[in-house]
Order: sequence, then structure tokens, then C-alpha cells
Amino acid sequence: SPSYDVIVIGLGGMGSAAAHHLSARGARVLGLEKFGPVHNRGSSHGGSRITRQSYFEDPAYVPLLLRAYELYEELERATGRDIAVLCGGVMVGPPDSRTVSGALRSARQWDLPHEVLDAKEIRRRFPTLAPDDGEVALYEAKAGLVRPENMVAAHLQLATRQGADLHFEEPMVRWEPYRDGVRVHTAENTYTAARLVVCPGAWAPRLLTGLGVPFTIERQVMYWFRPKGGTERFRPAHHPVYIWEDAAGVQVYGFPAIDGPGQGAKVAFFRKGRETTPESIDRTVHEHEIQAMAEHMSRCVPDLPGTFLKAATCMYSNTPDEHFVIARHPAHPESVTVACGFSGHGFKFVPVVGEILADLALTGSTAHPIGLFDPARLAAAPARGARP
Ligand code: PYC
Repeated sequence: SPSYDVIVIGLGGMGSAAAHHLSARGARVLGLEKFGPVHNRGSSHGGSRITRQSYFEDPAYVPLLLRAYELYEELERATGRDIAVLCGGVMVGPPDSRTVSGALRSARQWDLPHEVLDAKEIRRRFPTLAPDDGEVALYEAKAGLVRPENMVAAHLQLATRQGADLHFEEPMVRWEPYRDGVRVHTAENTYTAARLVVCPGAWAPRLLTGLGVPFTIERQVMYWFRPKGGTERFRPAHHPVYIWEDAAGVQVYGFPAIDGPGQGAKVAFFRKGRETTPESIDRTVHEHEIQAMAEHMSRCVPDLPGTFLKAATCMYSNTPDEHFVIARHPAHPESVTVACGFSGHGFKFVPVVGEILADLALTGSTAHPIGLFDPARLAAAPARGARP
């Protein structure tokens, strides 16, 4: 059977980045992907993902973000593709909301450039936004968005250029320890390698049963609206990305209109999905869901829900504490590395996760701070469970 240094399972965001960084270091890489290149069946599609540095989830993410930003530029230079649009971003909500207070904590701890805006100043600077009087925002000029499909395509392009074998429409059926490494079976073939890197996305519950992490897969819906009065005031020059938490703790996030006048602007609830599986996910977006989103936005970005244009579904792979899992596999520490459980906030980290996975697979350790992502923390944790 064909033999490699490293086999990467899954060529979505994380796996494509791993294939790039591994092959850039001279490893003989095989990538196996269940679907075609740059597909929309997982969690790496939809035209835009927020990127930001004043990270409300935990300041421990900040050094990884600083590196990710450097890698966005490298990718743009190496492929000529449009990877990041740093149009500025606001984290909006009551001052004590997690979105605002957490972002402020990271900004202060890491001395990141930021401004705190009161409601009046938010309205003055960004007339499309309509905060309540008690709401404030952390504004970060370096926040913005990344282009998921372009980023995956760029990593696949570089990996191929560097000699990686990338096989699409060839799902892994199973893998097993073999000699000092692994053996991977697909319907077509059997492959061996010294190392395995598993980037399963929403397929983690099935592919990583031995990891001991109780994942919850969550259905998400992205909505595109043509704003009242047209898209001009929603262009990136005038309109930031936003994460907006209301008094009840519900977060929405949205983008400027980046794809021309006909395409509208995208918005979604951050965490309001139903539990699902990749096999059973309801890909239909229902009228009552569109109505609920339009109604929610009419309160904070009132001109956004002009005309509904389209919607799409994707999946979060949640861990109980919503922090990532990036580690050598505890049961196979010599041969298997995993990256999973990105819990709806992983895409902006894609290039730095690729770098970390190459470090872990090839040398067993990384200089990047990944202590927060050790799966041992979750050994006894209950699954996060579905939200209403
Ligand atoms: O990671 O910034 C983010 C994000 C916003 C909504 C979902 N993820």
C-alpha cells in the first residue's frame, strides 16, 4: 500500500492548512477528503467569517490570532487570493456582557489597539447601527473578515504545488495503528503513514470516539438580506463586522456587504442552533427562522432586513466549554494528532492551526501556546447539550 510521512483526514479549513504546512516542511503528505475541494457540506463555507484580536472568549487566544494575521498576509502574497478584509469591527452589548467585557479584558491584557464607544458615538460613527442608550462597543480597527473558500483553496493550491497528494471524494473508512505508525482504509485503497492528522469537523463524534470528548454538533443558519435603501451604506468602508449581545445574552454577528450590490449583507445568530448530525441536518431554512432573524435585526441594525435574499446552513462542533481541542491523541500520542471541537469560532485560526498541527505531527510539540486545548480537561465533562 502507498506510504506517506503524514496522512491528513479532512481537507476543510483545518485539514487544508495542515496539508499546506506539512508539505511546506518537506513531508510526504496524503490528504483524504469525503467531498470535493472547497465544498459546502461542513463548516468552511458561506463567503465570510469574522476575524478579530480582542478575543472575548479568552485572552489565551490572542497570541494565536497575532500569528494568524501574519499568515493571512503570507497566503495572500503566495497565492494572490483575497484572504482577509480588515474593515474594522465592533463588539456591542451592555458593558458587563461577555462580548464587551471579555473583549476589553483581552485588549487590555495584550495591549491591543481599541476604542470604547458609547451608544451615541456608535450611532455617529456607524449610522447603520442602532444601539440602545445603555449599550457600548469595543471597536477594533484590525477586526474584519476572512474568506473561507479562498483560504481553503489557497491552502490546497499550495499543498498541491509542494507535492501533497490530495484525494477528494475518498472518505476514510477506518484507521488502525500499524507498525510505528498508522494504516488508513478507504473504499478504494489502503495507505500507511508514520503519522495521522485528523481534522474531522462535524464528523468528530464518529471519527474520534476514543478521544473522550463529548461533542455536540449544532445546526447553524446564515442569512443574507438586501438592506433597505441599498447596499452602499453597508459597504466595508462604512459598515464594520459586529458581534452584538442583547440584554438576554443572545448574540448575533454580521458583516458588511462584500460581494456587490446584488448579494446583500450576511447575518447569523452566534449560538442558537438545534443539535444535529452531518447525516440528519435540516438544510432547509424555514420561513419562521427568516422572520425571527428579520425581527431581531430590526431592533439593532434596522435597515438590514430589507429583502431576504438567501440562507445557508452549516455546523458547529461544540466542546462542553467551547474551547478547541488541538493535541496529540491521548491514546496514540506517538502517531495521531487531532484538531476538532472548534465550537463555532475556529475559522479565523485556520492558518495558525495548520502550523501547530505540522509542529505536533512532525516534532511532537509546538512553541505556540495551546494548553487551553488539551482534551484531558474534558475527560469528565458532560456534553454541552442543545440550547432552546
Ligand atoms: O468567531 O467571531 C467569531 C464568530 C462570530 C460568530 C460565530 N463565530
